[in-house]
Amino acid sequence: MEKWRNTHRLLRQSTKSLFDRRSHPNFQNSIHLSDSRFTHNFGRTCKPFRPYLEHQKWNPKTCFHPLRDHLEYPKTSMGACIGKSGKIQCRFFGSVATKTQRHPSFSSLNADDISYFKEILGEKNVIQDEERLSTANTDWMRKYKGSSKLLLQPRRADEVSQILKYCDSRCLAVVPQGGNTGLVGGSVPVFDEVIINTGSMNNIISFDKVNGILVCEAGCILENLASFLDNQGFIMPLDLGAKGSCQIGGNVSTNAGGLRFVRYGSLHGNVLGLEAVLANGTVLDMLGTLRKDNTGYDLKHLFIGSEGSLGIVTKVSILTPPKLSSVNIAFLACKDYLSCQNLLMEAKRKLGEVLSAFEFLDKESVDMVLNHLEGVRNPLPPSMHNFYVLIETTGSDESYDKEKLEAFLLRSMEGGLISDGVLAQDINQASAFWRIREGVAEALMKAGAVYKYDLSLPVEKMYNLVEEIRTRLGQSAEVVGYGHLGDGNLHLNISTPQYDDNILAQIEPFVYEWTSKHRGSISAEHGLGLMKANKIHYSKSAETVQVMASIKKLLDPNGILNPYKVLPHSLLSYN
Ligand code: FAD
Ligand code: 2HG
Ligand code: ZN
Repeated sequence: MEKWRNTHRLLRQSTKSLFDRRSHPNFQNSIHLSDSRFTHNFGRTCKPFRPYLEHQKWNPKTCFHPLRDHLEYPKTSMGACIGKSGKIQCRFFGSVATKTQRHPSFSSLNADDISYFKEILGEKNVIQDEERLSTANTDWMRKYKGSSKLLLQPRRADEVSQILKYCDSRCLAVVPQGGNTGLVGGSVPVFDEVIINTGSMNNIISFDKVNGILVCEAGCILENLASFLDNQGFIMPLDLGAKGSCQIGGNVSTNAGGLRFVRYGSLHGNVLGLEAVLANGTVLDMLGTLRKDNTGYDLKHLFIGSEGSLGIVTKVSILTPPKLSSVNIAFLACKDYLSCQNLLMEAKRKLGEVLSAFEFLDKESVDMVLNHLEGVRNPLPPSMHNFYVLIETTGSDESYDKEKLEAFLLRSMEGGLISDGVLAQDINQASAFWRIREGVAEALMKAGAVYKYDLSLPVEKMYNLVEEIRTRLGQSAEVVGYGHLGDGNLHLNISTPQYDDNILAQIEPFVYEWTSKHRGSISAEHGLGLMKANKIHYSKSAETVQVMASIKKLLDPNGILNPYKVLPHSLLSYN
């Protein structure tokens, strides 16, 4: 408590109410834990270490991430229909604006196929159980649903190789699946594609403590890797709300951004190497562990962010930063968006090397969490705060880092950029602040139907879009804007009681056109998946997309890998 009092005194000297919130019941509840614990280890991934070498079977039901406990089915009008020919199916995903036909060149599973898979994987890794298939066929949002009849669980790259070689020869389409937390419908089948889940490939292969290089299999759960590294005095360079379920192979395949991007950058920089299996079964060993290697084309980058459309990632080598001892987190209120923007500019300048997260939420996002998640409280007293910012600093000098942050907050308060705020004093408070930010996606799920847009935009324009959409939709929807402000990444979410094509028509193509007009990206970090496969032209030139299609053709001539995803359907016709 001593540190809290110091902070309180220091800031009170020149401010009216900033951080003077100890008496507020919401905040009082979240204080407590010894300072030593707070300053020593303040990570968010502090679950006890789980044995990583143990052969874990993938079982979505036993995934330990709390998100899984909160799943509910929003009302959706998902459905399938048989086309006029009786042979070609088309599938409508309720208000996903996607009308897709099953490609006639793909075969359907037969008894010989099942026998072959059982031969190479063993009976128990060839899943036909309806309940397990139902889970694997449905995405995290319950918005996309396939009808696969088969889930395969390979344990090694050579098994993946045999599966793909066989599927390619039979023209059986497949969908690679990791933790199935993707938000663009990329991880589930569209029709009857065979699901290849990587969860059983979950061994850590090596950790080089001198250079901080972790080599592991693709099915390792992000949070397990973080726990392992924590014991070694290192951290993962990426962190995201789905860490308890998502797998490193899925993270690499989506080039996930997340909450530490502002500090450690993209996986294109942190992934040193990987192993991937091509559609024809060829295993590409690119599992280098070098920082520098300019021998020819750096092909691993093709697999980072290609969402399972070019190959299945089976191993990853990743550069991990050392764990630093002092972490500080502030939850702040700003009166308007311009203040958030100016606060970001100041934070980059003044907090420089210690800044490790800069996240923003509008009032509507915070209300969404408070209204739909149990046990979450706003640490700031209820008042008319329109925006909130979560700032995290991570450094190696406890007193210096704290002083630096406090001085920054004080100046920002005096300059009017911050209207109120609290500094976490222990790990419980830190987790409570992060819970608000990380809980938005989950709260939106609980609220009903959700239209999700993940946009890169110039920071100064970003919030105009949220306001314009709000005006367009009026009372018919709840519009929330939040995201990784430090990276120029807006998460625009539109929540309605149920999916409604009239609402969708007011959002799209408006959102994509607006983004394109401002030279933004329609996918900052989630990928294109099924949702945006036909929208890529809003962010990429025709020539660029054509080269992508040629690469796809070269590596997957029969188009069996994650069909209907990533690239426009019109460019991917197969014989
Ligand atoms: P899946 O969902 O299983 O698959 C995602 C895509 O990758 C699919 O196209 C799939 O075919 C492909 N794929 C998976 N594994 C492999 C493999 N081994 N080889 C080849 N292809 C593969 N994303 C962010 O970027 N930043 C965030 O902050 C963030 N926060 C999230 C918070 C919540 C609550 C949720 C639910 C999701 C969040 N996401 C975020 C999205 C998602 O978690 C990430 O995209 C994550 O990287 C997906 O990993 P996964 O293992 O679940 O992959
Ligand atoms: C996050 O940053 C995720 O919380 C999810 O990327 C974003 O729900 C979303 O739109
Ligand atoms: Zn995000």
